[in-house]
Amino acid sequence: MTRELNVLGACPLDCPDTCSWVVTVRDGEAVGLRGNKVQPYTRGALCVKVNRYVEHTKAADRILYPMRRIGPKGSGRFTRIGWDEALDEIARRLTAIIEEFGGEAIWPYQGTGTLGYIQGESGLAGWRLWNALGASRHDLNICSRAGNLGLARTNGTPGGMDPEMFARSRLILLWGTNTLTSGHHLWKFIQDARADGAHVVAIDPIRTRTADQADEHLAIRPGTDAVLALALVHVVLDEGAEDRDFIERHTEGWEGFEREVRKYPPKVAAEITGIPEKTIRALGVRLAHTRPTAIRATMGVQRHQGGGTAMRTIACIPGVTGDWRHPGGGVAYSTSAHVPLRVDPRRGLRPETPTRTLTMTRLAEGLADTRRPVKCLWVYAANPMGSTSDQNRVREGLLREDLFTVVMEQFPTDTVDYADIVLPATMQFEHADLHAGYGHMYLMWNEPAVPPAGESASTTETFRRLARAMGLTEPSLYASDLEIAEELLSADHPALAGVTLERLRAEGWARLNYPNPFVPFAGGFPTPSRRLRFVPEGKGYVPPATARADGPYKLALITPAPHVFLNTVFGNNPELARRAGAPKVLVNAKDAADRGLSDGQRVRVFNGHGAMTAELQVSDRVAPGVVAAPKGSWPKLSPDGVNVNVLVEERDADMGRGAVYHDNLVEIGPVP
Ligand SMILES: Nc1nc2c(c(=O)[nH]1)N[C@H]1C(S)=C(S)[C@@H](COP(=O)(O)OP(=O)(O)OC[C@H]3O[C@@H](n4cnc5c(=O)[nH]c(N)nc54)[C@H](O)[C@@H]3O)O[C@H]1N2
Ligand SMILES: Nc1nc2c(c(=O)[nH]1)N[C@H]1C(S)=C(S)[C@@H](COP(=O)(O)OP(=O)(O)OC[C@H]3O[C@@H](n4cnc5c(=O)[nH]c(N)nc54)[C@H](O)[C@@H]3O)O[C@H]1N2
Ligand code: SF4
Ligand SMILES: [Mo]
Repeated sequence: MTRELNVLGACPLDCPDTCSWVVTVRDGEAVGLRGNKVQPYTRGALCVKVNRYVEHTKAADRILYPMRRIGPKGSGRFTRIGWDEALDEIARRLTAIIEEFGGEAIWPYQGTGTLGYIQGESGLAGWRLWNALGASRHDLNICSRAGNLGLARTNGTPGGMDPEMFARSRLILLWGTNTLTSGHHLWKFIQDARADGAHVVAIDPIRTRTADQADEHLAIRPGTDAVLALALVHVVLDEGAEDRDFIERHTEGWEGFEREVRKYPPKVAAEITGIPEKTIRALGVRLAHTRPTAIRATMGVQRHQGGGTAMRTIACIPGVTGDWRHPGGGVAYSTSAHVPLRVDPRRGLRPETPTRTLTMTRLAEGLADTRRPVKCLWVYAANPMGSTSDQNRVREGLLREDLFTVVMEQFPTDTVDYADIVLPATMQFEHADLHAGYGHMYLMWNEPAVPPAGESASTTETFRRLARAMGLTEPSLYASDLEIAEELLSADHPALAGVTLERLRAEGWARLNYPNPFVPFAGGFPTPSRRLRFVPEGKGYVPPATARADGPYKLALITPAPHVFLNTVFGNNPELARRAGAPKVLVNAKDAADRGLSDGQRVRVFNGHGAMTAELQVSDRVAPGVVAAPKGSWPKLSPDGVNVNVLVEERDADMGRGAVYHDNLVEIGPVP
């Protein structure tokens, strides 16, 4: 007799939606996956990528055993070893490195492969061990840091609207965000608003599939969003539509900000942003007279030299219009700051070894440091060879013979090819985890549905084994997954009232216990003065690096989220890779003609950092001067062994050393 059961879980991937899902298990094997219909935000739909997750867990290239390198670094040649052998070797190497160079020579390079609070980055999985060893800290700033800091400067927190409130908005600005690709569940709420007459505007240098569906598309020049924000406020003031009462009672710094705004009338902004003056004015008038207005501004805005400032300036808009008064008004970037789980990496485990912080966006630089060298790079839930800037220099770093590299992985990524030891990692069906969405207000529980594949181990289990191998006795290193879950939920915060592990395990999800409708700043802003802080005069706009196209490279490159991969996850799925096709670069007809290039031609895209070949797609989806090629493909599956990050410079945004993935100049020519 076959036994079939349904197990509740959640998508672990770095996507704002964190879907609630149901795994069908037959005779101990996962045979089906569907979205959980009763979860109010994700309502049963998954996405084109995760619809293939069952087959992905069983893929022929899944890593199932620990392995040791036998070929040269980068060759990807390994031999199978046992866990004991792997752990013995790791313990020996780590102990020797710590003795000779100190714990700071270990770089625990954690990524966003899973956002879990137990197994992944949100809960700083693994950090109890790293802190016990005195390892370098790791600043996981790759994704959203510049925007977080920009928003926090204005509002005191990066947290903002509950995205569900978009259903109540009358004007929706989709600003540097590709909703239908990078977190599509918000679209339902946008459609609800539209049914009530809301107007939807996409502000994006690319006419994306989201822009296609919007009522209006503003093809802004990359990195100039702050100027558009200032000009829109300018029109609001021209209309006399600013909310004086809100400004007086809930904000500070108005006078300086007003002077800044006055520098950017629509005519000036049109020159800088490339958007026609009358379009800016028309949107400003609409903004002036439409309450509530919701702004969904996400990562696209902030992957620029001035990205933090851009978010900071955009966040000033609802301070002028008073939109924060209304459900359905304000800015939505991420909801993470509303999640009050108690994350405890036991920072104080080695108080005698103050240690340094290494920065995720600066991997190449960190690996090149000879003064305070990194001797062990420990990669988990990350694929820096595919995801990090300046791929050629990252590769050089990973080739260092004196670098001991350990990679915990599910699949043989480009990064794995450079490992000395590979440890097999479980996938989401095979371990327990607690999640929160960064685009909604729910907690989610992921119950293990099937046993670990092969000899794979979860993050927590791997670090428990490692602690034992290193002879450590600190009890918190051995906490079980359920103990960690209980600890996370033990924060004494009203939003967790009534949210218990029992309930989560039984129901799969629970809404954080905030008032619904959620109006985040009804009681004031979380700044010292309780007021929104307008941008001071002279601080409203930091131009992008691409504004200075006076060198040999003239085209501004954008590298956005691909529709069929999730960062580099699924890059090796045959069907999704087939749909993505060979690497492509979108180019306007004028730029193609200026260079004598034609549609479908194989071209070389290059700058001072590297080059990749791609198929040229002549398209009116990008304006002259702008080109686009998505992130996410696996370098080694491309004809020339690189992906678009070979063109991205390792350079800091204005806040938090955020990456500048959409702010690089390139040239395009024929393949020699
Ligand atoms: N399918 C899919 N979904 C994903 C991901 C994925 O790889 N694939 N990645 C996930 C992750 S890790 C993240 S962080 C998010 C990222 O997803 P998003 O937050 O959507 O960020 P991006 O795709 O980087 O950029 C969004 C849009 O901003 C535009 N953009 C670029 N520069 C500018 C600019 O200067 N101004 C304006 N106004 N727009 C600009 C880009 O053209 C792009 O269409 O999505 C998550 N979801
Ligand atoms: N050009 C360009 N590059 C970008 C971006 C861009 O916009 N443009 N966006 C950036 C952004 S937003 C992000 S967030 C980063 C992401 O960069 P990374 O954090 O490096 O994430 P991924 O490339 O998705 O690689 C994650 C890896 O983790 C593995 N994994 C998944 N789950 C687990 C697990 O439970 N345990 C272990 N051990 N491994 C697991 C997956 O197999 C995958 O290989 O990429 C950045 N890279
Ligand atoms: S990637 Fe996003 S949309 Fe797709 S299943 Fe996961 S959470 Fe849902
Ligand atoms: Mo991200």
